[in-house]
Amino acid sequence: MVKLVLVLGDQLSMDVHALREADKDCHIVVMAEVAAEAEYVPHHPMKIAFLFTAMRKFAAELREKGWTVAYTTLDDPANAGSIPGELLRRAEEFGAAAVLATEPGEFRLITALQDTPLDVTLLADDRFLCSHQEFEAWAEGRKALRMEYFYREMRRKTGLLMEGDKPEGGKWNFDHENRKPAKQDLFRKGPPKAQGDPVLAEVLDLIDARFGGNFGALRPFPYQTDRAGALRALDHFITHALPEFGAYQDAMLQDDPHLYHAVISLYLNAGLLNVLEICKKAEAAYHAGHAPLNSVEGFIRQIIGWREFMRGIYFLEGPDYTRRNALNHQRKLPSLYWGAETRMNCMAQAIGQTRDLGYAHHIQRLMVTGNFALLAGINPAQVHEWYLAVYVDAYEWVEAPNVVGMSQFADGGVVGSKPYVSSGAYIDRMSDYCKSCHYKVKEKTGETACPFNLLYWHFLIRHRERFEGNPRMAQMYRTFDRMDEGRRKTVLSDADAFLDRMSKGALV
Ligand code: FAD
Ligand code: DLZ
Ligand code: SF4
Repeated sequence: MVKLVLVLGDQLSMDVHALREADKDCHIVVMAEVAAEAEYVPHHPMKIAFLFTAMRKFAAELREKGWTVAYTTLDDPANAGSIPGELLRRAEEFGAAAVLATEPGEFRLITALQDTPLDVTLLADDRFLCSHQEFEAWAEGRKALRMEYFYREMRRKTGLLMEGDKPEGGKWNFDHENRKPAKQDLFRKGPPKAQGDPVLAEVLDLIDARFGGNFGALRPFPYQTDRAGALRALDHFITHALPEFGAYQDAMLQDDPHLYHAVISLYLNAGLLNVLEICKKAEAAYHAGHAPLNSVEGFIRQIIGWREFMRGIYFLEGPDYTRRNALNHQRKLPSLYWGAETRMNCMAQAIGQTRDLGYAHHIQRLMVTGNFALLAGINPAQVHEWYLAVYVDAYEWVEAPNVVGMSQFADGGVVGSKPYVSSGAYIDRMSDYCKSCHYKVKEKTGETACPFNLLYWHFLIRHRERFEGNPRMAQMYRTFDRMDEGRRKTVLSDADAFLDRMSKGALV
């Protein structure tokens, strides 16, 4: 009896669980480009182009390895428009009733698969180090879930950077050596350039025609679209950027979107790279004396610590997580997030490169666009949808805990113990953005005061009751209270005026 095996667009690994369990002789692989996935948020055109090209190439590799693949392109007139629809259509076509699938990374799609009238077996996605059960067991009985302790478990489990049961170098975390601002350097190597090919060319034309109106550029298309290319990008990073990764991890520079970042999340999340091969290459670079411990430890922590921790939180917290709004923020996402002109240079830079590349690095996402949305009281569900749409690496399991939890504090403190908010001083310290900004980062009130300065106090005062008792925030309230009364009033009324102008669509 013929059976189907489903491979989703972000499951492009030869050893993904469902393929491991399937049998070439009786399973038909189903892959489908479908409107439902391409349109549930207005994805960046590069994100759809990357996935469709990678899917088509992966299907070709599967065929070369002897699999029968039923692949549906977006423009196929028979396309049923959704993953369950395509499964039903293929089941009828091949006389199959059973489907083997690897658990999707989003509750929406998990439910949709469970609701199909077919006999669907969902297998755990074991491309991750930590299973749902392991995370639940780790979380059980803890008052607060903190990434740092989870990360140590993952170091022990993998043996990465361990000397017996002790961490390499005597410490788990070398972040105090990191966080340096960077200088412009014309010779810094960015990620390797994409090579054009006929599959990519055909997909780019399709995406241009169907999604050309979405926010985001499509050409020049900068990304790799198969495993060989993803491995090239990884090796390029290890050779050229990993040694400086730690020191400049939090730095931001005008017109330098990548600095020393890896730009591999899109490949890793889609299945073209795997967690352990990445971390082992980084670890080997440390042992070979090519990269220092602060960089390698910091990099490995992002992958086996933050990434796995975020996935654990998403599945632990459940399907309502994306609707949380602990701070009751209701302001509409301003049009500047979709590319409308802004005088805030940091926002223009972060959003401009997001438009051009579908990429911004962590600190831009957290301390520029995320920080601004939080300070301005934007509705977190709208912020979540924006991040899910505009980044080429965005899937709900990783995006939602980063946005709803880490960045917007909308989960009330599940991911972080305090909100990530800062005034303009932080952005000024970590970037060169403020030098060419319309606003003055040193000004605290008035028409040209940096909006981050005004909104910072506005946020703290709006949420005084909730945060004043937090020992890590008490100092900020004392600073505010020491200002003279007139100044306190002016800061808050200037902030109100700014928010009002922004909400009315004025240029801010
Ligand atoms: P590098 O800085 O070089 O880091 C190396 C790798 O570590 C990344 O490729 C990524 O796999 C992993 N990593 C680092 N930080 C995190 C993190 N906080 N959570 C999960 N993985 C991490 N990452 C996504 O993959 N998809 C998202 O949709 C996403 N949305 C985010 C939204 C916000 C508001 C914030 C603050 C962070 C978000 N991140 C997301 C995490 C992080 O910003 C990206 O993983 C990173 O910028 C990807 O670029 P890179 O490969 O150059 O990463
Ligand atoms: C993101 C995405 C897009 C844009 N299109 C498809 C698609 O056409 N077919 C497919 O199988 N997967 C696609 N994906 C990835 C899914 O949305 C992803 O599997 C879920 O969000 C779970 O992570
Ligand atoms: Fe951003 Fe303020 Fe600096 Fe302008 S002055 S770049 S708005 S932090």
